[in-house]
This record gives sequence, structure tokens and C-alpha cells, in this order.
Amino acid sequence: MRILVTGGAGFIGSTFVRRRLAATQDTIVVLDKLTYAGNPANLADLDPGRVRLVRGDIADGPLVDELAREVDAIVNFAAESHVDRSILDPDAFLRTGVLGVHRLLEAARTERDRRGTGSRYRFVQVSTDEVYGPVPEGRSREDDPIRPSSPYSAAKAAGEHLVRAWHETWGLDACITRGANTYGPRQHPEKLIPLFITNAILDAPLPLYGDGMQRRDWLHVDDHADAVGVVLDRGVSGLAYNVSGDGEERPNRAVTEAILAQLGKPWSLVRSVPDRPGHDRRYALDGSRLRALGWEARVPFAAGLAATVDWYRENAAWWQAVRSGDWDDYYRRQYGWRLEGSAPA
Ligand code: NAD
Ligand code: TDX
Repeated sequence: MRILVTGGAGFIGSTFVRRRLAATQDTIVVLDKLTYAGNPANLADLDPGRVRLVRGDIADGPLVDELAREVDAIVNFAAESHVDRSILDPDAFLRTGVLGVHRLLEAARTERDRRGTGSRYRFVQVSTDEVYGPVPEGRSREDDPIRPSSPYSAAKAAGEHLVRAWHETWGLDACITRGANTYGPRQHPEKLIPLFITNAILDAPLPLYGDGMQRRDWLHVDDHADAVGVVLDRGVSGLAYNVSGDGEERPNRAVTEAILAQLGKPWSLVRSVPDRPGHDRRYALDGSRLRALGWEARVPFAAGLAATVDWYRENAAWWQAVRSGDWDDYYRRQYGWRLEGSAPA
């Protein structure tokens, strides 16, 4: 297969590209805007004969139309992906999540029509469990209502609605994945796990929001990437698929303790800081629909977290380069006042 992987220079997209090249004969075109989160180094070790990186925006219609002609499927990972940044600055989230998804869908529909009826042209939209909003009890199933809480998750939900509309109205062959909180190598250090690993290595404070009892079901990036591949290959058109973690929910406090234990650093680094507004307390997914396609999470959290901590320890040059540019500015805006008013956790 020839695949256009948008956002393929980011954390999960680059893992998808790496694992897909290893497991199949596919060739891949990556379209990535290389925002602060996109990093060509994530693809640097891959076979240039099978993967090509194009720098550009998914909202650039002519560019996307041209690239859509080269492939048989589009997998869209491109998004602004950090909830806290969506609260500081929502605009880019909506531009990419709504206008960008619209351009990609139009490119897929046009190309499918150009090739004629009977041609298979698949679209996979990589979405998130955050579209369900907080889940006080039980587990979200794919047909549950969606009630996003943040500008990030609202933009992701809007993208999903567009995908569904293009499927219902024009019969576009499309699936949606809703992944749980993902962790692993090459995740931008703005997110909880890599932020706390890298701050702890630097003996800097770890800003734990609120009471730290928010619960997440963590999913290793290899498992997430493979799940997207399974949906690309075998998903039923028109359906969404939850991608759950190992099924065990963990409060942020427990994740923080595990990181500190692995690094041999003290709990006194942890600071209780004012909470994120609109913070969803719990997510939990029912993953049975995807398991019925033969996928299951393989990486247990303890082993995955230990390997992730080791990766950040061994790849300081990678994250030091990422914690540069606009990093200090972002860190001050997000954490400056929070840390000033912080207390021991
Ligand atoms: P990331 O921020 O590491 O990567 C996003 C990539 O998209 C970057 O390379 C960035 O440069 C690119 N991008 C952003 N705007 C673009 C645009 N307009 N045009 C082209 N490229 C653009 O994010 P990630 O964690 O790898 O997430 C990938 C996808 O998975 C996102 O759609 C996200 O919503 C979804 N997701 C993430 C998680 C998670 O825990 N990280 C969980 C569930 C779903
Ligand atoms: O400094 C922090 N302190 C803190 O307590 C940060 C960055 C986070 N947290 C908490 C907030 C959440 O309860 O940790 C939890 C995880 O936070 P993030 O890593 O920011 O992830 P989350 O907001 O849950 O969203 C992630 O999972 C779903 C991804 O960023 C999204 O892209 C994905 O859709």
C-alpha cells in the first residue's frame, strides 16, 4: 500500500511509520507542518527509499490534493495535541482540527472519484478518548455520546463529525480511532510522563495539577501505532474504534511515584499546583470492538514505563533540543504562576 501519513513527524505518527515500514512492504509519504511538536529527527533513521517527508500544512488544499494522488490511503495524525496549549491559545487547534481535516477529506473524496467506483481509498482519522469527556464510572463505548471539555478535545470531536459526514454523505471509506493517553519514546516533554521524567532528571519541580487523583488508562505508543494499522487494514468503514490501554486505571500520583522510583529521585520534587481548568477526572475505554479485530495491548504499563524512563535517560540530546526554541516561554506561561503559588504534594 502507499499511504499518506499526516503528522508523521510527531510522536505517535513517527512510531506508526517506523513500525509499518518494518511490518509491511508499504511506502509512505509523510506530510507534516513541523510545528514545535514535529521533529524530522524522529524519522531520520528510516529508509529514504520507502518514506519521504514533505513539509506542509494539511489545510493547504492544492498540496494535499497533489499528495492524495500518489497514495491509496490517508492516515491523519496531524493535530495540535496538547490540552494545556489549547487553553492558552485555541486558534491553531481549530485551524488544523477543522479546516485541515476538511481539506484532507475533500482530497480523499476527489481522488476516490477520479479513480472511479470500485476503487478503495481509505481514510483513517486518529482521534482521542478525550472526545467522550469525563467518565465518572464504567467505560466509554463507541456509540456513547461525545461531550468534549477542552478546546483540544472539541476540535478533535469536530474533526470526527466531519469524517462521519463525508462517510454518510459521499460514502467515503473512513474509520476513526479513539486512543487512550499514550506514552513512550519520542513524546514531546510538554506531556505528563516525559515532562516529569525530564524535570526529575534535572532535579526541577514536578507540577502535579490539583489533588493528582485524576485517572488515566495508559497506552504504549507501539500498541497505539499497531492499533491504527489494524483499523487501516481491517476496520469496518463508518465505525469508530476505542484503543484502550492495559485496562488498569492509574491516578497521576501513582504514575509520578513510579517515575521517581525508577529514577531514584525524592517525592519532595513534586509540587501541588492549581488545576487545569475543565480538567477531566477520569477516562476509561471499553476496547472490545477493536479486540474483535484481533488487536490487543501488549506492553504492560510497568515494563513500558521503565523502558520509557531509560529511553529519556539515554537520549538527553533528543529532549534537550526539544526543550529549546519557544519552550522557556511556554513553560513560564503555563507553570510560572502555578509554581509560585505551589505547595508540597
Ligand atoms: P504530536 O504533537 O507529537 O504530533 C503531531 C504532529 O502533527 C506534529 O509532527 C506536528 O508538526 C504535526 N502537525 C500539526 N499541525 C499540522 C498541520 N496543520 N499540518 C500538518 N502537520 C501538522 O502529537 P501525538 O501525540 O503524536 O498525537 C498524534 C495524534 O494522535 C493527534 O491527532 C492526537 O490528537 C492523537 N492522540 C494522541 C494521544 C496522546 O496521548 N498523545 C492520545 C490519543 C490520540
Ligand atoms: O504538568 C502537568 N501536570 C499534571 O498533573 C501535566 C502536563 C499534566 N498533568 C496531568 C493532567 C492529566 O490528568 O496529567 C494527566 C495527563 O496529562 P497530559 O499528558 O497533558 O495528557 P492529557 O491531557 O490526558 O491528554 C493526552 O491524552 C489524550 C494527550 O495530550 C492528548 O493528545 C490525547 O488525546
